[in-house]
Amino acid sequence: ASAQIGVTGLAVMGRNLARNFARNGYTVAVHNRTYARTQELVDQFGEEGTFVPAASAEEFVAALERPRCLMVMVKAGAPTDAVIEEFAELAEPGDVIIDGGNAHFEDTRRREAALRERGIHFVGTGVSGGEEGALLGPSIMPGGSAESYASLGPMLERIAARAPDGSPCTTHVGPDGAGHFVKMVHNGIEYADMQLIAEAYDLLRRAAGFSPEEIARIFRSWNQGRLDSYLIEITAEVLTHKDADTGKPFVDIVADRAEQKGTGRWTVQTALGLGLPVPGIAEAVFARSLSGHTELRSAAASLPGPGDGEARSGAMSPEEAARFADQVEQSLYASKVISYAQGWDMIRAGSEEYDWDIDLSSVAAIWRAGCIIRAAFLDRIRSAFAGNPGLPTLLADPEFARELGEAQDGWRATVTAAVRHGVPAPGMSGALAYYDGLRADRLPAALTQGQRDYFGAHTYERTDREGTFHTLWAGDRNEVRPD
Ligand code: NBP
Repeated sequence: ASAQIGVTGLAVMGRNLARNFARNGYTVAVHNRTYARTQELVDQFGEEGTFVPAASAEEFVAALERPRCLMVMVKAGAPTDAVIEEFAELAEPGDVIIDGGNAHFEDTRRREAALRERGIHFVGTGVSGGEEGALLGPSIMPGGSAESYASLGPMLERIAARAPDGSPCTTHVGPDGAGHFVKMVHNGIEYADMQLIAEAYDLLRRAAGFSPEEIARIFRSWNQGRLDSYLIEITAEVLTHKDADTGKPFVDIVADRAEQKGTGRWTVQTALGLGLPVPGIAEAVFARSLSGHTELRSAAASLPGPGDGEARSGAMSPEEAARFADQVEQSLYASKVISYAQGWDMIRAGSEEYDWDIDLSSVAAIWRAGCIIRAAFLDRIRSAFAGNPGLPTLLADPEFARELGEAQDGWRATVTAAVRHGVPAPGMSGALAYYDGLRADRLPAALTQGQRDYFGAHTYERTDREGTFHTLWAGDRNEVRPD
């Protein structure tokens, strides 16, 4: 036994993680159901480090130093269950089995509880950054016992991405499903951020008449400021790309139906269960869904919009268009702050619900590099929660609150323009509604309560007195106290 870590499942993710461990000086046992992949890894990348290829599960387990750290990187769902069970049979108490796939956190909780009974540590970990991140440094979000982190953590810290201040983008997120929960919310935020960027593009193109290349230039300039992020950077790249066959902008030849693998949907389903409003993430999931409903779209395609063609493009003078681009930047930034605030609300709610004790600032810290939502901005979220761990919402942070206030004129102008031009901006307008909803002195929820009491005797509370009340709507309309 000479390997400090083992990786089973050597498709793109597993192979690149194994190489990353090896390049960092670890001896890595490698295994795959189909041996050809194991052989291929050793043939192609053998010189990068020390690999111990294992032809069977028994050989794989025997190659690992104790306590064994064994990482499973196979297809999520039933294959993951099958592989975990296979290795749990061969493992011994104290060993650590890690699932680095995209598991639902409830599955991770179930698996962790079952393995804990057998004395085996189970670590469900989020890994973000795709193929390239896995090789060069991902953001890693491990859950599980503190004891498992003691043996595994130092290795993860070596292979993880580095934040600008040099610290590794991984931390012990919390017990059982905490790591996969946080990864799920990361993906939910990613959906929201991508939707907001898509809306900004759509508005700049259809309301202001900018070309994809001009929009790429605008995005590049935004990337120098507070919106500096990986997603903005790749958006500019995609917008400058030309299709080789037709010479047209790439963005114009791609079918406009956005797909999804399910983590955004999980986030929204979980938020509904927790009773938490995350409209930024929900609107993004629904916008992707709407784009894919071709039958609904073609049935509605001839519905009238505001004015006709000329109102949409070329209607703004260059000065107006430039001013509009600034307003869109403000709207994008403010809406992004709102979406991230909702993401952190969700992490807090999950942490309370499942007793995970997640450090909200450290989650921001490990997303500063390696993952898809990496951005300069995350360091500000980190310091907001580090300075005030009890911050009830990111919007209450004085810095973010000030920025939202400053952005609101541009934000409102952008949403107004979207409505006027008939360009859908559910993310930006929903974010603004959330902002206005939270800051409202009085909400029409009071009227909703009245209606509920009218038709269902659901009762209400009063602003001026303690207790539960009901009005006898069908009778003399006197107010009574049901209890
Ligand atoms: P895939 O999700 O495509 O899975 C392929 C691997 O699963 C192969 O090693 C395959 O073995 C193995 N496998 C299957 Br399928 N069924 C198996 C079974 N019953 N028993 C044993 N092995 C089985 O690989 P991936 O794209 O590298 O992703 C791995 C995990 O990482 C997934 O959970 C994914 O959701 C997650 N993830 C992926 C990304 C990404 O960017 N791709 C990012 C973050 C997380 P074989 O070679 O014998 O067929």
